Amino acid sequence: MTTPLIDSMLAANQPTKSNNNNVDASKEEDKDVNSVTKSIQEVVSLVKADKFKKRLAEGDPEKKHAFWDTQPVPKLKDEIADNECGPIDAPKTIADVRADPYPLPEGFEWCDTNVDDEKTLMEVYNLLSENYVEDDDNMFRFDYSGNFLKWALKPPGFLPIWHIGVRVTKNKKLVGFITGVPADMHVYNDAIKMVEINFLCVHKRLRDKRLAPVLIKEITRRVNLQNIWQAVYTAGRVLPKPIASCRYYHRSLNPKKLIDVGFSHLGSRMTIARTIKLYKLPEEPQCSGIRPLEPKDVPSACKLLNTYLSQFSVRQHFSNEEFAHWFLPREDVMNSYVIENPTTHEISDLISFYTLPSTIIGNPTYKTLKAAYSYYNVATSVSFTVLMKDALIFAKKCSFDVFNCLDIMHNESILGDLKFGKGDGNLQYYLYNWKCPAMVQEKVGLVLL
Ligand code: MYA
Repeated sequence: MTTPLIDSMLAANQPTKSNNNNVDASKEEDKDVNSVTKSIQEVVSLVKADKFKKRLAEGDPEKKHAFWDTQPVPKLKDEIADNECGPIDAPKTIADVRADPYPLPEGFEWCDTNVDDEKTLMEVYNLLSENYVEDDDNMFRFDYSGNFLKWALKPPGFLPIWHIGVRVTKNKKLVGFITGVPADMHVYNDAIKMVEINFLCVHKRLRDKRLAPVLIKEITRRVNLQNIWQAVYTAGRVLPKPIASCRYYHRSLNPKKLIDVGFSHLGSRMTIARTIKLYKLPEEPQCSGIRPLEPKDVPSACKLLNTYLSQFSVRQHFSNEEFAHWFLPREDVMNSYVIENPTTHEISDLISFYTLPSTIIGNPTYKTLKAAYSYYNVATSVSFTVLMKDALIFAKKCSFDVFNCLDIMHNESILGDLKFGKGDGNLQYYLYNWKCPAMVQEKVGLVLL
């Protein structure tokens, strides 16, 4: 959403008719147009920077962080200039890395969690489904499926030692978890081998006992032992210091259920019948030739995606092998569709979304909210809005209740037309041991699961 000020300035920025008989005048006009464009861009970025600061303000810059203040991350109040990009810690070698695991409090022990072992996978599933991320009102909790976890944790180059568990020594109950997977990242002009950290979880009964810092230090040690010194992660909380602050948007697909379970509310002067009509979608996708991604499409679709992503300030670079892993359709995990150019057989468009249900906490009628999360989407042969409408149609056909996306990449441009509503939570992006200027959310070209 832009402010009225920007709306009126943008309206002033319509292309002006040039006068071919008066070259100098047209040059002058160009100059004027350029300076108006420039000042609009300045205002837009100032407003966005302001929005970013407001979101950051949710984190108190004066707050002491007993753990994070000891880590190579910028302080909340640090402003980093373009020419300051780089590691925060002095360079180290593997020889500098502690050889032994960090000690856990008495009564707990480290374990590797092999997600190919069905029993261990169920233990991880149970820990997360009962203790992982909830919304602010504790109404919904992520319910990552076993197949999703296997997919998320085993991309090309994964290391089982980066799937770290903590058990109670006495009864071997799994009570803590953290994971890392490798990724080739680009941050502004730097290409950096990193890990993506995810699924940090401590059992509800063991909260606030400083177990999380030990899990983070242990995974850092194990990653450093592979000569990797940077990481990327996201969190709902404001910690020192986000590189971007993004917002979730939601598109109702099954409005009645969403209202029944308290996920959304009936608008003023709306009835259920009118709401259902408002969100109705065509039965079938509208883009001609759109179909599920197949193995033969991988090189072309991967190239399309990497080219598209190169415009963003933080992004992952995918090899063909990684692309195949992350994007080929998997039932109840990943949906991807492409449009193939009939003449060149190159892939011109890509849509993808992953399946992440949430448990509806304490609802007697409904147990699960089936949510599709927008992954990566590229439109070149049709408009982005038309393409994303097909994503909604596919999601509806697969019985999802809601389609979620972040306001990153070009997503903001489709939210209004496709009837997305603004969510109430932010998602912050972080880098570990890498400083760079913060960026507006449209410059984020990365989706973490
Ligand atoms: S984000 C998802 C996080 N998980 C959840 O939200 C699930 C539900 N919550 C829990 O399980 C617990 O509340 C957790 C904290 C485990 C989150 N990221 O042990 P404590 C800091 C980073 O007493 P607990 C995801 O998975 C907190 O500020 N730090 O607290 C990405 C405080 O530090 P300080 C967090 O509530 C994870 C300290 O922990 C987070 O029992 C990326 C308190 O510890 C958080 N989400 O447990 C991890 N929440 O005093 C970083 C709290 O300083 C990776 N804290 O403020 C860094 C890179 C590592 C690899 C580097 C390789 C080079």
